[in-house]
Amino acid sequence: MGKILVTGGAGFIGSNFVRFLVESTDYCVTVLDKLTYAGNEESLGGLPSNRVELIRGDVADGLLVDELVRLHDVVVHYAAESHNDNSLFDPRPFLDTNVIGTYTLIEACRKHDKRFHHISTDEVYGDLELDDPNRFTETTPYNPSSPYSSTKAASDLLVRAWVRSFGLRATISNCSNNYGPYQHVEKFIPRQITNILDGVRPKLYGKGDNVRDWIHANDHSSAVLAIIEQGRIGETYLIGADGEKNNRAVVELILEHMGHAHDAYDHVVDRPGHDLRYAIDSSKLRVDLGWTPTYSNFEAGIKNTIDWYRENEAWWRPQKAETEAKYKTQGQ
Ligand code: NAD
Ligand code: TDX
Repeated sequence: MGKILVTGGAGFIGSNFVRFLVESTDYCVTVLDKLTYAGNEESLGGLPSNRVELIRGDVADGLLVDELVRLHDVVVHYAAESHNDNSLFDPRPFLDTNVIGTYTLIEACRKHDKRFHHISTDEVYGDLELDDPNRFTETTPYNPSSPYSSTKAASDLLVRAWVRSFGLRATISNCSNNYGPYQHVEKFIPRQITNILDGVRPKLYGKGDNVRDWIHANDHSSAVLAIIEQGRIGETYLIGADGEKNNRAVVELILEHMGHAHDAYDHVVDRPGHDLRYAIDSSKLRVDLGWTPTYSNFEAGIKNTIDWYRENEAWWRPQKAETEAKYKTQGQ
């Protein structure tokens, strides 16, 4: 039975991964999380205390990280400042956590010779034209657009350099847009669901033509587990589930499932530098590691996600007013 350190495990994807580990493996999990505005202890609620321990702390805290890494077999690094819009207004925390935090973790893993898996994003590749027949692959050149994605690109490159220069036992995965339970209400899908629950019309940036390649958070988790257990050291794997949809179509689907007219939304000011389209070719992961997504029906996944937000208002309500107040100052 191994011991896994999961950074950012009180956030959206990290907490879904911890639940997935508890349900489908024997690993004992320590979560290292700063509990920023995006972290929530309640996202780990109900998990057995003999399997999961939460430690509040910063991934950029060298002494704490060194001690925790020493005590674990594997480190899976989800912790990040994750929201593009925030990075456009205050980039500094993105550098501190995404770049210095990753550096701190890989230095500790190098010192103690621990297996490291780095969670990253397809946004490091920039964006595609709507009619581009190509999708992102592991060899697509890096071309990030936002402060967020440039700090994630920087962190990926640090990991690659530590593998090559120091023999760090690391893998990297770059995943497309996740949806599912426990996602902060600042993000697109939960923001629109909770707006509708509050009697507020959904808000589309610009025309809403932008395409995202949606994957359920549980499919992301199963892919990460496959990489930890079977991935080749030094390799990068792209994770995606062939879920391309434009933002307008997603809002229309949510409105329809919540009993509203499909056009009952507003257009608001666009995001500066807004990436047009992301699309992942995940053939390498599927062929080399035999991974396949199980949540292939996006409509059913969205319906479950709507139900989750309906039933878990106590989880999201405390963040809602502050999040919307911030968007208001941005004209969004
Ligand atoms: P999130 O914002 O919901 O969660 C981030 C978590 O990290 C929070 O619990 C927060 O408290 C914690 N954290 C932030 N700074 C920290 C620090 N300095 N030290 C320790 N903990 C800290 O983010 P998410 O959407 O769950 O994303 C998780 C990871 O997955 C990120 O690395 C992100 O780049 C990547 N990713 C996200 C998506 C997506 O669609 N959300 C897609 C691909 C990749
Ligand atoms: O109110 C909104 N209206 C809207 O039209 C919001 C919040 C977003 N949008 C658009 C912007 C994007 O085109 O929806 C799309 C998705 O937006 P976000 O949820 O902010 O996600 P995105 O910027 O695509 O980035 C996400 O996926 C990749 C995660 O936040 C990143 O952490 C991950 O790396």
